[in-house]
Amino acid sequence: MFKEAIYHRPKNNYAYAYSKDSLHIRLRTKKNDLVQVDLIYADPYNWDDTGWLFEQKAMRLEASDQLFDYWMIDVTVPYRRLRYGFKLSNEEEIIYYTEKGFYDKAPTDDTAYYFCFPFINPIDIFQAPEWVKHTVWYQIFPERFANGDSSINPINTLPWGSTKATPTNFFGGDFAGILQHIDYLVDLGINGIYFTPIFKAASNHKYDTIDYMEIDPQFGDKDTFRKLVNACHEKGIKVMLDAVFNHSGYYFEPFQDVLRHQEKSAYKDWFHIREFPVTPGPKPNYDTFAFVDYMPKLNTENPEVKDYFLKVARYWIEEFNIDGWRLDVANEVDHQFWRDFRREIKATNPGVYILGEIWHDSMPWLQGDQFDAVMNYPFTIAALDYIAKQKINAQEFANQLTEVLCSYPNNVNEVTFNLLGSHDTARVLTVCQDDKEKAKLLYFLLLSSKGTPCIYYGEEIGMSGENDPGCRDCMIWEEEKQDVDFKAFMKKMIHLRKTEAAFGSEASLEVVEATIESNHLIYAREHNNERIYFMVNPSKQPISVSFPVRADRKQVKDVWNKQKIAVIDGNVKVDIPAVGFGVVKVD
Ligand code: ARE
Repeated sequence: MFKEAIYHRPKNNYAYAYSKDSLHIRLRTKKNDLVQVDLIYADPYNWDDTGWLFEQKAMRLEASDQLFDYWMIDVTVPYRRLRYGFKLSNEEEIIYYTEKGFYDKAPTDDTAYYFCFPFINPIDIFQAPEWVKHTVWYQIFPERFANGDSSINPINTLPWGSTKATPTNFFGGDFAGILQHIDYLVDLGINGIYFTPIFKAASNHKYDTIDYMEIDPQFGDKDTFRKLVNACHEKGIKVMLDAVFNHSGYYFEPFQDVLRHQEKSAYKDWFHIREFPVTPGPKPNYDTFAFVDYMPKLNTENPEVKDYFLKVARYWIEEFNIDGWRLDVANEVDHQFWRDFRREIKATNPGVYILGEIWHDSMPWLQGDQFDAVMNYPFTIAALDYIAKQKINAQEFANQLTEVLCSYPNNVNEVTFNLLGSHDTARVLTVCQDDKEKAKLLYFLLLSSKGTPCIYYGEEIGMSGENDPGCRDCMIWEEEKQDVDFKAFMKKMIHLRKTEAAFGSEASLEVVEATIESNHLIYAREHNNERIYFMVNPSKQPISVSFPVRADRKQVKDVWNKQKIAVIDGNVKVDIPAVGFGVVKVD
């Protein structure tokens, strides 16, 4: 038995309260090393004169990645406290794994040997708003979605779509334009919008905030914004804004005051200034976002700064009833600020979704005391590498997907923000070298994955574009220029996402087959006893796949229509087109 690979450490993704009386416990072992893992467990105080009275229950093999098997069990804990260890079996031996190490026999003289989940206190349970699990998001870059009111165009506004986006040009996108297209979003099946920043700022992207309490005049005013939020809510669409609290813009009044009064400024401790006099670019003597001198980093540890931004965050919820905050450069702001932020926001409205922009492993922010989710860029990169770039094969993709999912508690995975692209990445069709079938395959993956999916504006009609600023061209509204076939595909896929339980956030996800040769992937998802098999074939060759179906399953349904499906001797056989997918429901 390869003990070096055996790992468990309570809390985080290895032991967590899924609900007030249910614990999920996960163990990592070397891939294919063990044939069985049993949890041995009991209430820490459950003793008699023979010693600690523990029970034993087999764990299930949850998933495997390149190196490891992950074993999982959901334990009902009547007294909400638990001591536990693991009984490990392979062909040669049986050993016991506890917090104090490995033993030939399960120690019973003291529970001190064992891992401990001391008590499930409800307030510690990771709790994200339930509605997020049923949301299909659409990301809007307000300057580029629609120009509905030319009277508020900024200076030098260009005719809509007349040229390519640049880091500095303007096309006059505004709230009136968005209001005129709410029904377009409803028709698509969207029920959540993520807006990039809308507060007063100098740039076309508005990440260089001048005034956090004012709407940028090029988008409209507070009344128009209120109308927009109300119109969205009337149509069942949630609204999430972008909080840029890691840094301000150069013309943010407190920073301007520092430039005017230097060390005498009342705001000198609102920023991270290394020396006075403060000198902006090209080598600013203060901390910034990246090396961008017009984005001075805010000192969020300063109580004045914290009070100010918690007030800002509360204001847009209390006054405009927004439903979520996406937190810009979230990983570079201190944890204490985010703990206080969560407390404030959830006290104002517990139904608000708190989404951090973090591109890497984010367990420290997902303990239940800070964010509800992060933007799942590891999924984005793996999916694009598999389908669009052919950098990894089906098995490697399945391994990376498993690695991400097993890095977090399942209640975190259920609300993770899945995306294939954003205003910070190239558009999907461009990454697919304009291969629409590959793009469809990626959206099939996105919309059938665990977590809440987000579609970047224009993706649904086949827009292309390189990374920033190429991905920020004006939305195309002339129907003759839209890819209506792609849009019909997206509408149908979004509809399945919202109506089929096994497509949804809470459904389990099990990799059934991930091959190297034909490079196809089959995964099964199940929820409320509804099970769907998803098949992905990125290769240029059509393939036939087959998988066994449990005897208690009677019906095999073609969820997409016109698929070639046969049931032969308890196996389902599906013909998958080149660069195509299959989706079969078994009742
Ligand atoms: C401008 C230029 C860019 C240039 C950049 C840096 O347009 O071409 O690369 O300056 O000098 C906003 C605007 C951008 C603007 C930027 C700076 O939208 O157009 O870029 O301000 O003026 C990392 C951070 C992540 C950050 C990205 C951009 O971790 O938080 O970089 N994303 C947020 C927003 C952006 C926004 C800002 C931050 C600043 O979403 O839109 O930019 O408020 C890897 C790394 C990631 C890295 C990612 C992208 O995957 O793992 O950490 O993200 O690449 O670079």
